[in-house]
Amino acid sequence: MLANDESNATYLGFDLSTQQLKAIAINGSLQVIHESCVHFDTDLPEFRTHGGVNQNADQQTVTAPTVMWIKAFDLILERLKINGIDYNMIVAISGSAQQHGSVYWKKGAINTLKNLKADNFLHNQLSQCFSCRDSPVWMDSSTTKQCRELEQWVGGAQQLADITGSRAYERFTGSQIARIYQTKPEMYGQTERICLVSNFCASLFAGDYAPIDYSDGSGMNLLDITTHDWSQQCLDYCAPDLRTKLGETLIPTPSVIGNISQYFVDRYGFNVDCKIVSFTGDNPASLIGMGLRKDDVAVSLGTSDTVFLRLTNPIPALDGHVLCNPLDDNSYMALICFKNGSRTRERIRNDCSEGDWSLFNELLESTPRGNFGNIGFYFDFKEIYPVISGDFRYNKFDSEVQRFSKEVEVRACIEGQFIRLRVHAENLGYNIGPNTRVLATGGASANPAMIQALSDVFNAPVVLKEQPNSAALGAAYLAKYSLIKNEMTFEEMIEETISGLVAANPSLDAYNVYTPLAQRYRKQENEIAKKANHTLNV
Ligand code: XUL
Repeated sequence: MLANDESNATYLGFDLSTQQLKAIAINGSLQVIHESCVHFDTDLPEFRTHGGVNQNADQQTVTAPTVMWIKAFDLILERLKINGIDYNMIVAISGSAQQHGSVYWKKGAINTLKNLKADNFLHNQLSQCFSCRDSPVWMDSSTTKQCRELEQWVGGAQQLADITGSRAYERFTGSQIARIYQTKPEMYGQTERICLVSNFCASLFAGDYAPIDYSDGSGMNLLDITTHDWSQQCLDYCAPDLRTKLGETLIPTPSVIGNISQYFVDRYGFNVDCKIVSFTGDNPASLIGMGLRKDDVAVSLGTSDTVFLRLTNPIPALDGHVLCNPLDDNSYMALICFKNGSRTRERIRNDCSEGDWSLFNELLESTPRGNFGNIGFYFDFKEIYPVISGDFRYNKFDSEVQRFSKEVEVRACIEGQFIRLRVHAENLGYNIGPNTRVLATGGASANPAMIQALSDVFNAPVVLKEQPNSAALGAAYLAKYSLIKNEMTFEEMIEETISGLVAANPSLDAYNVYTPLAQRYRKQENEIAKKANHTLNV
């Protein structure tokens, strides 16, 4: 019996991330009822990965063994069963996977995929099905040559961003495929299908090649984000016959691909009517898992500082990514990522407040909003934008200075980091409005003084969202939403489930202080970018 009865219906979401495979099962009320996990390094040591990946000596080529991911599915399905999951009650399965990575199926692999034998593990049956044994992943940075060639091919970096939502990035799949074609043409020739990690996982469950979804597809530098079709111009640069190898059809993210493969019915007792829903990238899945509403901005303050937001009229730029919105084909999401997050905050804390966060907060609170007009840029690691490292400090006359007092330094670091999130969100077309809420996650979101500064910089309330498994949860929500999307909106579906605590409200003068400061920040950032030899055209 399939669980048509809502009270028993179960939805399963996977997240195949860099270091682990996670599974979350939810009931019809979106409550988590089962969780399980496989860590690649420790649970599958025979693949000898470090942090889930293998790096070559020059550290630029970063891959993961494709079969390791398959074996992780064999293992997690056993673990979920031991945890007591009833596979017969699963109505739909979806998933999330690290964006940009790619999988290369060998000619003839489809026959094996369609005829899996229930008495054997997946990894034993599929181990010989890949023309490229190791999948390039998002940490790979070996494709600089292909990136510059692709940009040139379409007329420049901004032109590529206008078509695909992003300038060329080393980790994006188009340049990865181009490198394989250029350096190993025979391997490319032996490939019948190229998948992203997301639709590779969906293919395992569907027992057939699953299409790429719009949202994950927009992290490839190959998809035209306006038409939702492949950009023939971009495909032509990368490799011949690529449209066929990627699959002609792209699908909206909340789509049912088909029923589960007979293999899972026979081996694990899944119901024959269980639906396989499109899998997507981890960033779109996190947007779903955090329950991002139309006007919300999600800010994750961790090792890197990242912003997600939804956009109706995006302005693709050279400093962030515009992806198709996983919940709405007519709108977009932006993803902006900066490398210098918590490690830089910790450095300033060590320099200015003897490594003590409470003293750091006292210093922060002892200076006024706007920091007497002083602005600071702190880049411990070479930043994604501007591509530079070092510290840059400006006084209220926009003159560069060598140092600030300790309390000014602390505020300059925090305000500078938060203003850049706002400025770059605005560069991509986001407008702060009366309904804006900032959803904050990550380590620094626990610091009340920082959260107050975040609220002031965005002139919006900050809501705390501690959701460590937002991608896997987002996948489970996606499984359910895809089945009911004609009956209700996503917002209606999650209404009562996703709440959060308002942790800070903006001060009365926040708008007047930070609107001009953000303008000055933008100008000075462009000056710094000139030093690094590139500027944004904003
Ligand atoms: C985003 C990116 C990473 C991966 C992590 O563009 O490369 O966030 O998605 O899995």
